[in-house]
Amino acid sequence: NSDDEDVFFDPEADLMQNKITHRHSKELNKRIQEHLSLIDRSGNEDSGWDIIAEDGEMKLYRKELVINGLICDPLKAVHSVGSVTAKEMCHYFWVPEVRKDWEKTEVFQVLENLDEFTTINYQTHKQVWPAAQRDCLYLSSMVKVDSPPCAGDKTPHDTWIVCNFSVDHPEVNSVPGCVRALIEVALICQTFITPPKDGGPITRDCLQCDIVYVANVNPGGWAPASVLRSIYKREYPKFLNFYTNYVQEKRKDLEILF
Ligand code: 16C
Repeated sequence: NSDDEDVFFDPEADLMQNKITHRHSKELNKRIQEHLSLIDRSGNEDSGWDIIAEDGEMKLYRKELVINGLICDPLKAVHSVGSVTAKEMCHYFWVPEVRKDWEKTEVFQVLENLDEFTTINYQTHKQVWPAAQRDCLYLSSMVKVDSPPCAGDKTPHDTWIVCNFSVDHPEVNSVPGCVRALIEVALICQTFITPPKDGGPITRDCLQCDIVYVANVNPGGWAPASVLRSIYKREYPKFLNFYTNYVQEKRKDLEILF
């Protein structure tokens, strides 16, 4: 439809460095704006988010939400890790080539490249007994944010986001028996730099990357509530710890990527 094909030209709202010019541009831009409002970490505890897991700097929050009998609890995690930049953190989350290094999906396919930093992906997740196996079909885009909303008293050096959300695609070859889960996920990262006191060069020791990760997943069909809630409470912290360690390891001897 012609609405989808509009090029996004609103200078007021144009926070993005990359020009957005594909059929899902408007929707992508809208979702990015919504996710960015979450950068402000204040009030996590008193705005309806319950903390359900904590491990060092990592905190996982949820809101309980049931839609048509399905558990759709929104999840939000905050984390902060040293030695890497926001761009590095988002890069490995977005690039298809390294997906198997950090995510245990069984099938992973890129169905379309909408632009240099936007793909449409299809993937299947491991089956969890006694529920049916799940797959998801989603757009994934990595964007630099030029004017992020202010969060606290620190000023970030830069802000990047990866935004994933379910879309349709005519060429999807779905794995038989899978139930389609609907996802809306964002990884928002900000680099903070503490320059050396002696005026020396910026090294990895000067870098801190603050992370906000949000996941709204609708399991798409029956799944036992208690199993689902105990699985996500275990799996999201595991993912955040594994993934952030992975990026730190990957970059430690490489040049800093801003
Ligand atoms: O964000 C992550 N990965 C991204 C790139 O692939 C992408 C994918 C997110 C997929 C999220 C889960 C897919 C649906 C699984 C539904 C399973 C139902 C099982 C029934 C069990 C009785 O954005 C990294 C994601 C890492 C975390 C994966 C944890 C998956 C556990 C299942 C969570 C279901 C939450 C349901 C909503 C309350």
